[in-house]
Amino acid sequence: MKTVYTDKHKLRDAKIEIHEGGLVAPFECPRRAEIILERIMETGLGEVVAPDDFGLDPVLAVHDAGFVEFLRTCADEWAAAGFGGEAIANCWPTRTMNSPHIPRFIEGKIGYYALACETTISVGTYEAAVASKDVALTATALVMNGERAAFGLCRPPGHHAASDQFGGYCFLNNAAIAAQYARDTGAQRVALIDLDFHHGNGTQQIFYDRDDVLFLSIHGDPMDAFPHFLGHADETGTGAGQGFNVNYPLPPDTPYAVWKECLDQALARIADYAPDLLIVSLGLDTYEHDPISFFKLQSEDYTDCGRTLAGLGLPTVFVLEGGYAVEEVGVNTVNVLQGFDEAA
Ligand code: OKP
Ligand code: ZN
Repeated sequence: MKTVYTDKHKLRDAKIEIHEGGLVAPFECPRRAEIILERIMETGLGEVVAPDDFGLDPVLAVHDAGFVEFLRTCADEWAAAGFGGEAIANCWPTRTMNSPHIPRFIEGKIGYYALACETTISVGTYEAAVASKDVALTATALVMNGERAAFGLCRPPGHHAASDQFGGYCFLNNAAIAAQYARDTGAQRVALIDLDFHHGNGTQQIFYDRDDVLFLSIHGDPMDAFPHFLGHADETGTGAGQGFNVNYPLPPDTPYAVWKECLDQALARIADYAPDLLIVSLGLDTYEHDPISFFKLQSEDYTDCGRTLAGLGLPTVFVLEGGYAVEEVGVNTVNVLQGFDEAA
């Protein structure tokens, strides 16, 4: 299959992340994308193409305009306030401070738009996030125009980004933007399965009250893992969306055999839904040696996962999310895509 890639991802190159009581180099780093691209070249997976510019309309179809403007201006406003380093939230409108007013000053504004504090907004972050959504949209357009499948090598990732919140290394929700774009260009129903180790809280939130996008996610139980406050099995959708949100939270040390049972259940639900398009939020942090996650998938399991996904027989867009065992992320990613191509 074709891969969509641009080196503009390198504009997202933050220097710090808050992790386990200290500052560390961010797990979500430019090298991840380079290693995946190298593995694609080395295996001859398929052509690598540059993204087209889709502008902001597809972004504003799922994200709040004030939020997008905040992302665009945040790093500059931070510097203009006289603050050094990278923009980072240190205060939030928490459960007891729920007012509709959005602070004017950047220190409050970033807290309003943040859902976690590990992720900074560095110079270039917005431009990289914009390029990343164009990667997802270009891959989606390829499939809407007849390709069996395509891979959007997105960086930064997107699935934690909600309609008006960033965090968990995510700024714009690439998969959600892609799903909405598919709806707006002829797909009646879209299924979006999130295979990243972490629950796709942003994607869930964006489509929670809708039945035209079915969202399913297999992830570390939020009782034990980030994003901690969403991703429970009892979150099944609301209004028209009731029954169109499906979560499979799993405990520490889950092996592939157990994970695969959830995948099979999820694929049965997708087949029943009969969508025009499948979007896969492809995270590789389910890997046994991932530094921040707790599942036990092995490299060869990713090939089986790809084959299994192909069995649905649906036009399929893969969008990269997480995966932080940097040396192995190329092999694991391409194993999914090769497994899919073999079985497609
Ligand atoms: C982004 B994506 C681990 C803390 C993790 C943030 C994780 C963001 C994951 N102790 N904090 O879903 O891969
Ligand atoms: Zn993740």
